[in-house]
Amino acid sequence: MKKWVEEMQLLCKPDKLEWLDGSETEKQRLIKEAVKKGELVELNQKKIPGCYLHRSAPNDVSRTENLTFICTSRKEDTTPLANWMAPKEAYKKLGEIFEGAMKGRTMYVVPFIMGIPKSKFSKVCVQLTDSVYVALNIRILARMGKIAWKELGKSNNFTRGLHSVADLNENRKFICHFPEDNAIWSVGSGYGGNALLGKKCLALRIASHQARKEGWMAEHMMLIGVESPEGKITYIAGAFPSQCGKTNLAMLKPPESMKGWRVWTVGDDIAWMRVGSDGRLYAVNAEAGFFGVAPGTSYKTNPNAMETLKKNSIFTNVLLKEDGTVWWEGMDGVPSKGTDWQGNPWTPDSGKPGAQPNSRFTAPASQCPSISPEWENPKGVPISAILFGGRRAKLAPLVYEAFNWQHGTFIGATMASETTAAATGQVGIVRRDPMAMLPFFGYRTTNYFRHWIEMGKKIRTQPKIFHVNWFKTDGGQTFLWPGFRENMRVLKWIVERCSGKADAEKTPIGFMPKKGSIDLIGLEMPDSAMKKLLLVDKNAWLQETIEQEEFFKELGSGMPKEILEEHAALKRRLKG
Ligand code: GTP
Ligand code: SPV
Ligand code: MN
Repeated sequence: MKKWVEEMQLLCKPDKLEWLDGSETEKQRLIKEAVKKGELVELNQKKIPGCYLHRSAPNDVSRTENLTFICTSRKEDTTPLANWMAPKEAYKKLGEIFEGAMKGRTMYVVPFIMGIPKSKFSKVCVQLTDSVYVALNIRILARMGKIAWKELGKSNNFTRGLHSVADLNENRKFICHFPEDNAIWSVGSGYGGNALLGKKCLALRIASHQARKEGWMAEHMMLIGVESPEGKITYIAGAFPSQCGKTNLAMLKPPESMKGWRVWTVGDDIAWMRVGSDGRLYAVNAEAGFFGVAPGTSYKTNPNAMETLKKNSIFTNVLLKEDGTVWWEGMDGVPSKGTDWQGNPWTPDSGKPGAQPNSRFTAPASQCPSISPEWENPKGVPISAILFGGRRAKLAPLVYEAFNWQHGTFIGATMASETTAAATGQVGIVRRDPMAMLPFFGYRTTNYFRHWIEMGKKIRTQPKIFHVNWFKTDGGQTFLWPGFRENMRVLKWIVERCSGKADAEKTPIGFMPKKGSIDLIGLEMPDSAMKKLLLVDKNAWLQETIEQEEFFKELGSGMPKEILEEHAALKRRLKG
């Protein structure tokens, strides 16, 4: 450990080295430093105590998938959907950028745990970073400080993370993963998924590689417990791509008309799952906080998130109001003026958004009013259903259920979604995003599908698998489904499918709700809209199967025969 830190110190040449212990005094000191440097702006401590604002560089606001690399010695071990670089080349290239990159700065040694301490679901990471903003975010999103040294003990088994914002130069920005060395090097970005190395880099890319070797799963999934009026809790995991509704579903507050139903939050972004001794699939939240999308979050859409971020939170790239609180598009009430995310004066007539479309809040999970009493259970929670979903204006109905695990794996493997502001690039383009893992595969995708099939064989009580789509439109801009809290109606059908209570009918794509089996009491929902939401357009689906074939070609060799079988079976059912 010490030797590695010394080596990295020699490379990056910081003026100072600081080992963080995670204490409250240390936090206060770091905040002070950050405010002094201008990395954080102190917000109104009376109204939102412990809250700060960070404005990033204007070109450093989302994940840069084009600059993200998996560095395996053999190219074929990396998915053809990601960028690959040989480890030797990557160490050399990034080494040159890291060389002296921390001159005049402090290198913070940030030890933390992903997963649940003292459990099989625990991984220690030590991230070296020259960003105090990054260190303070990790402190919220992971269990940080002394606890990590305790967990590590004498072991040398930890992820080595090296991070520097360096000069934020686009041409010198790289996020490189070395699964074979359990290491991550990231340089040139301070943005969440690029810089908070425990999150996507470790808990998904590196962990998915380890999970395959060790027989478990690391997934881009939210986790909830859905409580029925009888008090029974059904745990559900859900994989939706970035900015497609995981945090909102994880904190859902059911509509008034659905008395007795309740959703408990376990996690909102990353789930680690293992088969328990009883043959069920158990999941934990790999994180300790939420790095949530700000725009669209309001008391109307997500009251639990609004309550969570009232204190001890860091806001990134949102609008600063005159009273020292914050605002973003979609939040209740529009301020008459403020300072926009780039620090410029703003009014509603400015013609520009006040908050960046991928602006975020970082808040401790423990502050969430709906946090599940089980969220830190070292065993995890037993999963009864897995949801896949995305943004699809067309084609995908509101909900359908897979016939079995293998079919469900095929549904996940072929899911698609429109791109969002969470990643740099054009927004609104439909792309395949298997299991919402497209930007996060730590290894070859065809092997990942095989791993899903193999895991299915190990799970005696397999979760049911569903596909949902809250984003179908009427052909224009309007969503057919009201979404947010009303999604509870779909969750209820799913829970009741798990208990054998809800009715379904067989269609070529899977089981679908029988007319009247989705609870619409208290919701104004024209029959015609419901019909559109649950439509299976056979011709459009046949076209879809052709596009799936194209996608399979992109994935290269090694596609499991089970997936190809499911593809052929879908085509047969659609033609029959
Ligand atoms: P990441 O943190 O990027 O992984 O995103 P996420 O999957 O957690 O998505 P999140 O819940 O933050 O939602 C992203 C955006 O979609 C926000 O602007 C939400 O307001 C909006 N959204 C979430 N759920 C729904 C829904 O049911 N219907 C509609 N129309 N919009 C939704
Ligand atoms: C996502 O993009 O899926 C996020 C935010 O959850 S980030 O941490 O940037 O990955
Ligand atoms: Mn995410």
